[in-house]
Amino acid sequence: MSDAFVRMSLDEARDFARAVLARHGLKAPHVDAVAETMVAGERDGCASHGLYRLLVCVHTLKAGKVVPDAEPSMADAAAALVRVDAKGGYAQAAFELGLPRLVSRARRLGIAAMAINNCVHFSALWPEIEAVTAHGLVALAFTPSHAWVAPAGGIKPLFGTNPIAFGWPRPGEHPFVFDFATTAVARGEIELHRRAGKSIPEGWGIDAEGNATTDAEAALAGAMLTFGGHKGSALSAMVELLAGPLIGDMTSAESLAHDDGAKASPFGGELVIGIDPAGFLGAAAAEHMQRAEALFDGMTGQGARLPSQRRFEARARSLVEGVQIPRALYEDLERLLDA
Ligand code: NDP
Ligand code: PYC
Repeated sequence: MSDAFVRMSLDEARDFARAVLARHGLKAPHVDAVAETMVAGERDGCASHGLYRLLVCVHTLKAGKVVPDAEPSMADAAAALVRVDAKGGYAQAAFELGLPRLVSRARRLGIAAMAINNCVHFSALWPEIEAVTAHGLVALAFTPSHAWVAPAGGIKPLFGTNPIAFGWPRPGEHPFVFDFATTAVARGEIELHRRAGKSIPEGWGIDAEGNATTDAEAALAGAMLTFGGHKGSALSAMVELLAGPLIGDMTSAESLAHDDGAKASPFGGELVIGIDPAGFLGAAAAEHMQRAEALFDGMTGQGARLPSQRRFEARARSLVEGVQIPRALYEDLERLLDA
């Protein structure tokens, strides 16, 4: 390993993350839940949502933009609809509270949805998707963020980076999971380019005047771009609607207004949907789930890789070797223990 990186076991990474979060006032059970999400990101080779997020969380805590000891509460909205009020805390504990009810309702009714309201959201969605597919359910998740992204045809930030995540349980295999921002890349990736002093490819963002830019700082100050032009733009609008007004929560523009210049993590809602394959198919579900395997074989058989394949490979490696993070990041994080 070069001097440019610091290697940590997953246990060391977890203890480190917990210590930083607790040092800055986050309370149980949030400390464990939030640390676990970041360690999972680092473990799976998702640096933009790994330990780097400690910097973001500490900033959010210091800005008073997250309730450090929030106690989420749960209510039924209708037979298939579960609502969890995160009470201004991080989304993780609210998700953990609501998951069992989401699963039991999906099993009973064939499909169920969970709205998490009033949460601070800094994380990737695949940990939640995997938690749902682990129960044999097909999963979808959406959340808006802050208004950083111009709609196709415009140049002013309106949408968030608005991830869409999907999971499909597979017999004896990791689930099929994709989880991506509706922008060319997550904002965290551009922030990492800025930290490293690297330029960004064209197509990720525009400057404040609407000109194409390869300067990370200029794109962060201007507007990010959706992937696939009008298609990503429409999907981004869909995320705003599904995980904003539909569940009585904030759009990305409202989240940014609520932020009031603090530059904290987005605040608002998340929508998680679980579908039981047995809902339509009863006892025949297993046979049809097996048939779906031909689709995955068809993809990999011609040399394509499945989304999340890289991530699961990184996970297998990290479980043995631990993780390595840039020394400069490690030193910035270490300073948080004294700050
Ligand atoms: P990426 O572009 O890195 O990856 C998106 C998905 O595409 C992953 O499932 C990835 O699998 C898959 N993928 C990438 N390359 C290929 C390929 N060549 N063939 C097949 N599949 C591929 O993600 P983003 O930068 O868009 O987003 C990163 C994270 O940021 C997400 O987890 C997202 O949830 C999070 N995010 C969170 C937000 C929030 O508000 N909370 C806002 C925006 C983003 P693999 O991982 O295996 O490479
Ligand atoms: O990387 O775009 C992002 C992001 C927003 C909120 C959490 N991650």
